[in-house]
Amino acid sequence: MDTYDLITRNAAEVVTDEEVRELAADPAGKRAYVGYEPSGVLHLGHLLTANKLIDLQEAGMEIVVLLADVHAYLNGKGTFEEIRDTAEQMQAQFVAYGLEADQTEFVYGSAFQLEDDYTLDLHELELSTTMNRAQRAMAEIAGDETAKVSHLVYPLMQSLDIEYLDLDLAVGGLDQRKVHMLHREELPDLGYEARPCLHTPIVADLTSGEGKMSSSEGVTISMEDSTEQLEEKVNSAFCPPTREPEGDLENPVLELFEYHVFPRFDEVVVERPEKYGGDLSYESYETLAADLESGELHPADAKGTLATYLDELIAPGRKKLREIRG
Ligand code: IYR
Repeated sequence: MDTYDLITRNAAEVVTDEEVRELAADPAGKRAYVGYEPSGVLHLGHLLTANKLIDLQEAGMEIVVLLADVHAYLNGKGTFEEIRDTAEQMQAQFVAYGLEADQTEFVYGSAFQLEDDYTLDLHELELSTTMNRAQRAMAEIAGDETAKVSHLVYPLMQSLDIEYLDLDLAVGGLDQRKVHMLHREELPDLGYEARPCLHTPIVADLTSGEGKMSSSEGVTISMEDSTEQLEEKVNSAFCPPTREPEGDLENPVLELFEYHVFPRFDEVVVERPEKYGGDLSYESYETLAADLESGELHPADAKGTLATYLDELIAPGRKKLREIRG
């Protein structure tokens, strides 16, 4: 695959395309990052951006994973000590998932966000950004809970991280786009260069196909799930035999094949008894989706296969988590 296609595959949006093309022309040694508020257990939301980091690693870029401990603290996720503990568990699960330990730099936010220069730059951003602007940037990240001053400081710090970690590309889910736009608008006023951004899609809720899959509500799949729990969740997923269900609905089973399975496996085999036509094999998402639409692939077989492949993807992280917890 061409480097630009690899860097941008499955991206919902790049800002700007021209800047990302420039990066793709010479990716060696360029630095890309995702920041995560530490959490003890990785779920599919984390893994979607991790898949993009694996693509970028394959394209020759250096990867930085920010364990955003100060951000989690500002977002009310617990005491500093609790957050630190979960950050260590998170790092171990990312490595088990496939982020090469020797090619990935894991950085704690608190390692640089408490320095004098950073703090003074933060205060400068506080002076130039309206509360309204900061609140809007934060709305999708903290939901309705954006009433505290900490929630206004949060997106300003995230904007600065991109400069302080010396990055060439900021990656995040679409829910991070407003923070990234704030970065692009505000950083030049501090004399820093705005960086390109890449946003991954938001996957629909597994059981309804509506809205977004979320770890706080509804069903998500995580490193904590046993094979049986995972099968149960996938089997109860919404999976009409079409890519485009009516209205605002999505087909989450197809989305998971597209964003989680095909990027990590060259071939996907659907095992079927001979009397139902025997095994099917797919090398691309497109052919699998087309077969689901034509009726060649039954939704129940698609779900069974999805569960098998997702299980394989989370198995190393699940094992790691069990070791950590003892
Ligand atoms: N806002 C992210 C966490 C985060 C991301 C980056 I990129 C940072 O520089 C800092 C924090 C989240 O919603 O998890």
